[in-house]
Amino acid sequence: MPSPFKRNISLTGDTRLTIISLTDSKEFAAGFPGIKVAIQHTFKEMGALEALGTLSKMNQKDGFDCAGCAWPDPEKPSKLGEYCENGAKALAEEATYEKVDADFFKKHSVEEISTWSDFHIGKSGRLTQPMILREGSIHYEPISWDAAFDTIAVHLKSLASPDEAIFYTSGRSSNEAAFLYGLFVRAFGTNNMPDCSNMCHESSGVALSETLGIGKGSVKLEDFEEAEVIIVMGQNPGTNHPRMLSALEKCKKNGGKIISINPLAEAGLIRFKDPQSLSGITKGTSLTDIHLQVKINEDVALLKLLLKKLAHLERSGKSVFDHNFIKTYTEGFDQLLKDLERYSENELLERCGIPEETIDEAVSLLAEKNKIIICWAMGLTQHKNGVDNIKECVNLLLLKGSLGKPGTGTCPVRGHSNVQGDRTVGIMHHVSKELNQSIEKVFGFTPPNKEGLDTVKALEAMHEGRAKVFIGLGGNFASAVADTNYAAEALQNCDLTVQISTKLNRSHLITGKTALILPTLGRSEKDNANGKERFLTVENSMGKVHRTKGVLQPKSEHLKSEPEIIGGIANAYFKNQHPVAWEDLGKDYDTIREKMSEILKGFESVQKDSKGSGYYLPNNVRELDFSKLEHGKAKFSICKMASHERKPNEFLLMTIRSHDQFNTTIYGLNDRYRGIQNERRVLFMNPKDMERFGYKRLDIVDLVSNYDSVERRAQKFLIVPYNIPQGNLGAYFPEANMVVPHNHYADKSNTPISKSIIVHLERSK
Ligand SMILES: Nc1nc2c(c(=O)[nH]1)N[C@H]1C(S)=C(S)[C@@H](COP(=O)(O)OP(=O)(O)OC[C@H]3O[C@@H](n4cnc5c(=O)[nH]c(N)nc54)[C@H](O)[C@@H]3O)O[C@H]1N2
Ligand SMILES: Nc1nc2c(c(=O)[nH]1)N[C@H]1C(S)=C(S)[C@@H](COP(=O)(O)OP(=O)(O)OC[C@H]3O[C@@H](n4cnc5c(=O)[nH]c(N)nc54)[C@H](O)[C@@H]3O)O[C@H]1N2
Ligand SMILES: [Mo]
Repeated sequence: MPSPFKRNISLTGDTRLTIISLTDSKEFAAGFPGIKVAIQHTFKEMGALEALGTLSKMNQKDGFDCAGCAWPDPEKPSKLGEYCENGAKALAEEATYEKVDADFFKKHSVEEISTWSDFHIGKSGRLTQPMILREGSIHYEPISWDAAFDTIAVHLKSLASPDEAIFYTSGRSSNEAAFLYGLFVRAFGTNNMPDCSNMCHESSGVALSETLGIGKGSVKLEDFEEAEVIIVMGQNPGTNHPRMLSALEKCKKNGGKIISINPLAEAGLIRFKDPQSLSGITKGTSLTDIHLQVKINEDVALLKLLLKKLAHLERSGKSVFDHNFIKTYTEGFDQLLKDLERYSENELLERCGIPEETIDEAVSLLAEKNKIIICWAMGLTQHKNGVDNIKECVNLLLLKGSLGKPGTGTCPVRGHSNVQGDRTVGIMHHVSKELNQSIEKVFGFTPPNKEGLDTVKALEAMHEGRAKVFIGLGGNFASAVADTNYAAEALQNCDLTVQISTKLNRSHLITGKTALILPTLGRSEKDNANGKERFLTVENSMGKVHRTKGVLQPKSEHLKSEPEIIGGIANAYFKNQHPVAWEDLGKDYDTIREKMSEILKGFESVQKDSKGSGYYLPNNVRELDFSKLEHGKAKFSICKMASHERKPNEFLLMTIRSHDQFNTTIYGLNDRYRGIQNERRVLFMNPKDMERFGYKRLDIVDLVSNYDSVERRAQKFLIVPYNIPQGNLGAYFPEANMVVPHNHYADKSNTPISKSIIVHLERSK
């Protein structure tokens, strides 16, 4: 029997090292270099005139929402433009003149393209027409939209059970697209809806739901102006949420203090020069007052130490805790204090690796102030004990009564620009009885009530042959998930993989036997039907739903909007044999919004938001209403410390983002604030560790992890001496995903341990 056809696909692409140049890491973020880079990127990809006109519409009421991060827009946007350097790069990436069309795929096979670097693949341009990679072929060929939809329908119908299909979502989709997608997947009969947030803020969602009764943050933008202390933990806003720096600057100007908790002294947290105000010309504002340089994944130890010291002050007669608040709104206070007694201050101090004087400074500040906000991102969520990291933050806020009043609250800073909205409108693998009942009432079909698969479980199911069809609404599943080799085997095991995408990425190359590319409109593009302009909505990091309307001409006449594509797939599958008129619904966003408002609490109908200024969704923490939780109280939690058994030659590795990337999209090869030019395969290492192991600057090593006796290797990284705690290492995602084990993830949230992987180093051969 002939062996089955297998494409020869490279998982890493070109890994040749370039001529790297290193400078000192920077002490401030943005300022004029930020403007310069924004202009360079947009002018190069889309031309000067179009770039300036489009940037001025970004994050404005009559324009489109930036496809970068989910940071909210101020009520009065700046006239100079309400965007940042990295928002401009996100726009340039989407609005590029370059095109990936049928000729491109005729010229380049998937085998060839896979040997290019991710940077090179991304720069190929925008996808312009539906394409199919047929079984046994290595070239994509054009296919009509109808034939593409029929191909999907045939595969879905051939499955033994709807649970053999996986429907992934990345957080760029609009509320309307995500709602329709979730509806179709349930109508099809499964809850297999893994989402990028499973790898992102799932730990926040779990921790906040269990302690406070809502899986989202409670702060609003204006709270930043009133806060007395803002703690920024496990987050690099200078790169990943640059517009947050303006909010932190306002807090400083009003006399607030900032504590940053991070193994690295990230540039954006030290000093900020707002490129869009006068301070950008002068020396800028210094942001961090106290930097607690915690070792990787020792945040629970650090927080316990802070809590213990605060409790000590309280016992000595100082009024530190808000007892009124604790009595009225919480439960578990006594147990928490009792548990803290189990730990010795010395042990905690040693674990977090921070000088005691610096910790005491933070304790004095926290003891005195009551209006506290804690912001966090992936540095807390992507660990085995990610959920406990966040619960320990909630403990601090509850002790201080720092919730539900101006200048206080929880602030999980979300990643993708609409990842929060996608979840709100129904993308989830869990079953919600309430949602299912509403869907049944409004749409007349019964959604499935069997728990679905999240990202890690979906990967396993495909690997084991229990799932055979993969559909991705955006994203780059192959590169974003843990364990690149395992992920590739899983996807290549599928009969059909479908990607609804704007740009070419590795998930179009690491495919099932048959693969489809369905090209879609980007956020910045006009979405017209019958000569009428349509708009979509998104939800920002602070729970406000607002409109987004593109301004640019679509890159190709063959593109369809995401809701139209979903409507098309559903229509081909159901062939009018279903209570929902899928094709019509996919075209009619007003009706989708009407249906959303019937099904989801807090979603005003279009009419109520006629001016398009947006509205906040309900948030029980803002109202201090914990009635949905047991006994109607917010919960203190007993959190476990991290545990990492390491051999003497092993390190803890965190996989982080450079300043020139958006997740798996590589904008460029620099990481300006950290002083890296022209290379991504770098490994940040403490100079004392380098000396201990006999390494010199720019020595080339492989990262090797060994979980459950499986060796995983990421090849060829250049060692860069850096101010990082001893025993810790940093490298960029997605290059380092090769060493992240697929079967090690956070308790309860299943988020891969991308920020604390045990590795050792071997000199590259
Ligand atoms: N330009 C740009 N913007 C983005 C993105 C992008 O890639 N590029 N990605 C978007 C997405 S999806 C997300 S989720 C966010 C990500 O935003 P971030 O979470 O800021 O991104 P990371 O680079 O993963 O950075 C994590 C930070 O946590 C620190 N850290 C790592 N381990 C620990 C730890 O154990 N304890 C503490 N206290 N800190 C730790 C690292 O030093 C780093 O500063 O940004 C969003 N915005
Ligand atoms: N090791 C490690 N792994 C990680 C992380 C980490 O810190 N370390 N971070 C994790 C996190 S926080 C996240 S959120 C995930 C990200 O995982 P994903 O969301 O899956 O990945 P992205 O790189 O954001 O996806 C980029 C692709 O989305 C498509 N796209 C862009 N805009 C649109 C649009 O408007 N519509 C559609 N349909 N497609 C569009 C483009 O084709 C682009 O190539 O990765 C996770 N993986
Ligand atoms: Mo994310």
